[in-house]
Amino acid sequence: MPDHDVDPAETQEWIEALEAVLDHDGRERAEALLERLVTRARSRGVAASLHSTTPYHNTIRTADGAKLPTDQAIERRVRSLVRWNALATVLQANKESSELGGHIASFQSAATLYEVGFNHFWRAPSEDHGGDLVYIQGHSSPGIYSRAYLEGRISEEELRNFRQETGSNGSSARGLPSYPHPWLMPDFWQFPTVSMGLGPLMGIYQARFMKYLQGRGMADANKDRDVWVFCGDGEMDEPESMGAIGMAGREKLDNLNFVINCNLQRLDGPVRGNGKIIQELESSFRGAGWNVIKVVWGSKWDELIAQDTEGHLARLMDETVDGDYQTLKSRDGAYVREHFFGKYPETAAMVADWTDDEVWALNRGGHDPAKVFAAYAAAREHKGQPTVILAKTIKGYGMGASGEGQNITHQQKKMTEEVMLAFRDRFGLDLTDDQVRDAAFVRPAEDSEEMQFLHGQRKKLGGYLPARREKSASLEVPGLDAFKAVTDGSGDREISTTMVFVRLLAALIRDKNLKKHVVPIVPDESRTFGMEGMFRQLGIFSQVGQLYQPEDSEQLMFYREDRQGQILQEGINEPGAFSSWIAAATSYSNHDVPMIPFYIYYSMFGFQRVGDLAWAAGDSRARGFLIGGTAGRTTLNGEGLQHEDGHSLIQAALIPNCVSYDPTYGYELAVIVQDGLRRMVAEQEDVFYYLTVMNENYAQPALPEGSEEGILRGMHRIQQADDAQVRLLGSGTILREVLAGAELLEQDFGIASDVWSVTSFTELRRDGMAVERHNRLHPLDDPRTAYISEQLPGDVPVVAATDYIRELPEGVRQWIDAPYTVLGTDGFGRSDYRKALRSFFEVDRHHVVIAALTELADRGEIERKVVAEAIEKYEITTEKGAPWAR
Ligand SMILES: Cc1ncc(C[n+]2csc(CCOP(=O)(O)OP(=O)(O)O)c2C)c(N)n1
Ligand SMILES: [Mg+2]
Repeated sequence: MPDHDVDPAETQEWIEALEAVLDHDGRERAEALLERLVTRARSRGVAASLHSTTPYHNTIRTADGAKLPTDQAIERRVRSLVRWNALATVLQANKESSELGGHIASFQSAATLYEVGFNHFWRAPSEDHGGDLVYIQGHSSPGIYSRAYLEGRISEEELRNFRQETGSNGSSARGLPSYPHPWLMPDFWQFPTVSMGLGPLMGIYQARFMKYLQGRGMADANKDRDVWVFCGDGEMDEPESMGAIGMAGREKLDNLNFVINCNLQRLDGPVRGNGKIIQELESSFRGAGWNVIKVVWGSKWDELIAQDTEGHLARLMDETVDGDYQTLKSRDGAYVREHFFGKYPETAAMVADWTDDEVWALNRGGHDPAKVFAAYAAAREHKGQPTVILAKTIKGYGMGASGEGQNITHQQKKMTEEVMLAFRDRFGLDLTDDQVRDAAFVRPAEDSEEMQFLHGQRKKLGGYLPARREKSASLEVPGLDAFKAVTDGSGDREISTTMVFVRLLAALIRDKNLKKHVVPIVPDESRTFGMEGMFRQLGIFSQVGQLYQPEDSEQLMFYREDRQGQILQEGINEPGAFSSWIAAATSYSNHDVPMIPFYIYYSMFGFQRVGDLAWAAGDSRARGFLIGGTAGRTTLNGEGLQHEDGHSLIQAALIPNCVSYDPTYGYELAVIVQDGLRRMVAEQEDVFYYLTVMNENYAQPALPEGSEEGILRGMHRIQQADDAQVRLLGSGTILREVLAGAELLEQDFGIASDVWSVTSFTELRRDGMAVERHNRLHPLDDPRTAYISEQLPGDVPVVAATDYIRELPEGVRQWIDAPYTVLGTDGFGRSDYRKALRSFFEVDRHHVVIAALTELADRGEIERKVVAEAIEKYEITTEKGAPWAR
């Protein structure tokens, strides 16, 4: 836009016309008129680049905002107590050494943002309301503990145990986790947020999941429940933080509010020293369809802003970059006068008769309860869009010379006595010098005004937060006979375990107790897994139904979107789909409605892609099924290096409450799924399942009688010889190579073998570890025996082969009291026929034979030349590099 105005009189007329509309008809009318003007202008090719940001001002003008209904003085006293105990928690934890760590500056910058929410907005679950869901910024935890302490929900001793969670300090009180962890504090924390970016992503999908439950009539109480997500401005740089804001806008998630604490700093220094984070975020969120509320300036600025009819102050505010805003607040009033107001004579004049202290007291919006209240009230009222509140604050607020607005503030865990005394005075805390020096915890008497206020406000909102529901209703789970079609086997029909899985899912959807609770989730991969039949049957969830005629509408299995759809189709978006799965898998806790999510995806794009979310799922005590489709390095054969997974089971094993299996047969899958349902849905154990399914077709045998226990514990014998010289173990599709190897050993070399299907090396290892630990710590008891040792007694050599890297079967070596050779698919995958790949990775039948013969030769049971003959007979390449080096 040209600076030079060619016709100021005409400009003035337009402005006066606008002012007149505003004065007589109000803001809405003015907005409607401007909208029309812009549309007309754009249709004529002008105004294509209208700003996506508004001036650096509060979105809600003082006169328009909702007013705080309570006495600000009491509220400030309560807030100061929360501030103090938060500070004291970290100071006490770091008194002797700074080994334990903790954060002061972040909560001090966010205290008002949280306190206004706790005092006026966030409803706890009660008879009248399902409760709001608040995703709290992880490293603000000291402030949340501090409030819970005042509420009487956390004891002084517990506060003293901040970051001492193992109980080894002799205290009988529980330790308080450094950050929000439902695993460690299951009745308190709901959402693990401290891995930056996961909170915003999970919060968005939570809000969408609530719409889903509502759409399906599963949780009517979800009406009027809101999700509030707190993030740092630095955190917004994580791709996960903003990665789904477009979805939130598109889905019109008006039950979602983000509060971004724009303290302009991250850990090392400024977030956008050379720019303005609030403006940048405003533009991105508005573009994504959000309602944006900026809370930039506090009430103390109102007078100056009202005087600024010429726009000099507004221009100065717009021009100043965040790096300078930070520096200004790390100094004093005189500095602000000189370096901010002093830039132009007009702005300098505005504060000419103000004292330096008055200039210094000009506050930022995020520290002003009145401004924050107005913003939250507007956010809650807003319909049809999600809302983001961009609140400007000061990092380390109140820390003075020990960190306020300083680059070092994030990690500051100590404060000088002088600064602590100043903190007391600044926040009007009624503490003796000794209490300050000791960083003593303080809690006024129950009948004090402060405590009455604190409890009274929470009572109005239905109780205390955060609080987590640990159990919901149990559902009745069908027995294995519900899956009879699978456990009877497929006869001569050759089908894959993926197809078996789809049959199991179909059976669950027919089950009267479970059908409503099943949530199939797909990331644009249904056809890959043969699940497209479910589109028609179950429908794909859409808040608007289907506004178009699907191309395939004449077909039986057309693409059906529906307001009550049961499938969550997340598009090519594994982090989003996983976040949906977490929302469903924790629905028992957050919504008191147990759901049974099945998320099916390419196994390679699972843990490897969204590993940190999977870890958060474990922490969240998620219950549900993850199905790694087209699994196995050589079984998914044509897709090459980036698709062929040979390690997801190792990644699954890293998560303590993730139970994983690599079944070969449909009946194994049926037994595992049924037992998973029993554990998670009927008995409400906090575990989740990862199952690999494959796309190789073969005849599926019937469930051998009595094999259930072995299947679940990790191994069962499927073939037994009279006098076996070797024992062969196999998993997944490679078990079939192992069986073929057993046949060759017999046929070509007259060697008998037993064969086991190992459904889970991970479960076998976990059992072994528990047994080993027990024996080590109970030297006088009768030693226990690991399940795998029971299955493989005595000194008979063992060979194991899987479609995964060697590390997986290696995990059980210590419990096998015989020679043990492990074959696996270490290395980058590549494309070829399955047969060629299995030969290349040395996991096929021939390599099973060679491995078994080698073990027997090592023991002198056969001659070495027999091994050489076998290598020659099977035409095995020996001079090329190992598969992992090629
Ligand atoms: C994924 C991830 N990376 C790094 C960290 C370490 N970390 C914790 S807080 C923080 C800075 C946070 O800055 P900001 O989001 O602006 O929050 P503030 O403390 O300023 O409110 C960092 C880097 C983390 N917790 N998670
Ligand atoms: Mg920050």
